[in-house]
Parts: sequence; structure tokens; C-alpha cells
Amino acid sequence: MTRAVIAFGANLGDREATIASAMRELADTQGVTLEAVSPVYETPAIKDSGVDRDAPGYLNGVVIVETGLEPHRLLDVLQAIEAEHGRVRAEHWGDRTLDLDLIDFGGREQFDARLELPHPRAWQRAFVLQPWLDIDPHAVLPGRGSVAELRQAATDEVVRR
Ligand code: A4P
Ligand code: MG
Repeated sequence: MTRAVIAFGANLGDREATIASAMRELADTQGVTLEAVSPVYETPAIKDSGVDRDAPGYLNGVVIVETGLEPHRLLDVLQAIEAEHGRVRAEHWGDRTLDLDLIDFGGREQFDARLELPHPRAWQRAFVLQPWLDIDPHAVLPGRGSVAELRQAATDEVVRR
């Protein structure tokens, strides 16, 4: 069994309902056990160009799971849940009903065309680091260090709901 960290984000539609149902589906997945669910944060949309206050805001949070699945199979599960919630991949970093990212998989560092571990941008995102810290104060991001320290350095705005 491996401990994996998954981040969720939603900025279109009924965000709470989407996240709640995604969490249920994850919990119901064979080979996946939900260990902890973070508080949810309201966060402004980050685009390539920086904060976009004209875009709808996000709800973001993190869950920790125990899983017997391999990382690519867990990513399959996350993408299937995204698809069920009407996620359409259009614009890069575009608005979305649901985004599920694999942030850490048992401390592994690996990279291929489909999956990069740990998630390459998590280290600088308060909207990932803060909720992660809430449920694991001693968390470490492989290759980057303590999540608590990274959180101190991250400047994007997160407001607890
Ligand atoms: N992929 C590679 N590694 C991973 C991983 N560790 N976890 C691949 C998940 N996917 C991974 O992702 C594009 C491809 O990344 C996938 O096909 C997968 O094989 P995507 O979900 O289709 O597209 P995306 O999410 O738009 O792209 P990207 O570059 O992953 O975006 P990010 O980094 O996820 O950022 N602002 C706020 N406030 N809150 C947010 O949650 N999210 C984003 C998306 C931008 N701005 C945001 C938020
Ligand atoms: Mg994504």
C-alpha cells in the first residue's frame, strides 16, 4: 500500500457538489482508501499570466489516500472521475468543473509523457500546500523539502471556507 496525495480544484458549476461527489467516487474506488480530507479553500484563478480575477474563483483542497494501485492506474481513476463531471480539456489552465492532480505518490520521483511525480507545480502553490499542511503538518514534497516551509514562501491567496 502506498500513501498518495491528491489535490482537487473546481471553478465552474456547483463546485461544492462536484467535489463532494468526486470524493465519494474516490472513496468507492476499489484499491483506494480515503485517509484524510482537508478543509476547502476559496482561491482566485491562476493563469499563465498570473492571477485572473475575472475568471471564476476556485475551491481547492487535498485528500490523502492509501492505495494498492500503481500511479498510472490511480491517474486513470482520477481522469475517469474528472470526465464524469464533464471536464473538457480545452484551454491550458482553463476553467474547469473538476481537476484532480496527483501531487505525491509515496515520495516517488518519476517522469514520463503522461505523469510527473511529484506534481511539478505543487511546490509553489499555496492552494495545494496549505490544505496539505492542514492534514499533514510534517509533509515533505520530494526534491523540494518541507511543505510547511514551501507554504511560507508561496504568495497566492487562499481563504479558508
Ligand atoms: N500529468 C502529468 N503529471 C500529472 C500529475 N502529477 N497529476 C498530465 C495529474 N496529471 C498529470 O493535465 C494535463 C496533463 O498532465 C494530463 O493529461 C496528465 O497526463 P490536465 O488536468 O488535463 O490539464 P490542466 O490541469 O489544465 O494542466 P496542468 O498543466 O496540469 O495544470 P495544473 O498545473 O493542474 O493547473 N488556479 C487555482 N486557484 N486553483 C487551481 O486548482 N489549477 C490550475 C491547473 C490552474 N490554476 C488554478 C488551479
Ligand atoms: Mg490537472
